[in-house]
Amino acid sequence: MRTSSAVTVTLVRGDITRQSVDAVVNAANSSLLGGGGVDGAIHRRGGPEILAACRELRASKYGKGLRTGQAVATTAGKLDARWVVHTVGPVWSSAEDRSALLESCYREALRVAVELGARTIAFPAISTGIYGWPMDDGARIAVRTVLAEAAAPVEEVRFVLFDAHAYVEFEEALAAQA
Ligand code: AR6
Repeated sequence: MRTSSAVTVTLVRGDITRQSVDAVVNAANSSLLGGGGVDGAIHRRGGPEILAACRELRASKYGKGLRTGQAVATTAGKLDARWVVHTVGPVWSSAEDRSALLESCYREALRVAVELGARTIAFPAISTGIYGWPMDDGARIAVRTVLAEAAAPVEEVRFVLFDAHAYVEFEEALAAQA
């Protein structure tokens, strides 16, 4: 655990769809219409209301999709949360530094959560699955950005890590910030 001003950062090993928080962040893709990984799990457990809300966003403001690094909120459907904040991480590239886009995901998701009045927010390790980002670097970016950007009324930022490797990398990233 790490406290920065009024915000506590916690690490949990588990499934993000089982969390009881105000806002759950989804590692989505720009179509907003679902996929595998966290995205698939959120839509499966959250039910069709989330997809319906995403389709409405596609029909209104996001006709061309949500751009990488941006974030937008919908209902959380049947999840034990009030909102899902969808963000689109960058695909890892060894040829190009896309870190600013990954930082933007955490910053924009927090900004949307703050606007909604969320006090607790759960993040997955964005881009570190299907999008191939190395876990150690993804963890460093996540922890650094959240500690710098989290603001009231957010009180707790919870990173929900799916496996032991992710958990250890986030632990190390958090310790390095201490
Ligand atoms: N709870 C917490 N973490 C999870 C869960 C879960 N239920 N499931 C997977 N992870 P990914 P990305 C971890 O692939 O890399 C989708 O198809 C996983 O082990 O979900 O940003 C989207 O539609 C990994 O560490 O997201 C996009 O097309 C981390 O969550 C694309 O995948 C992120 O893995 C996005 O890829």
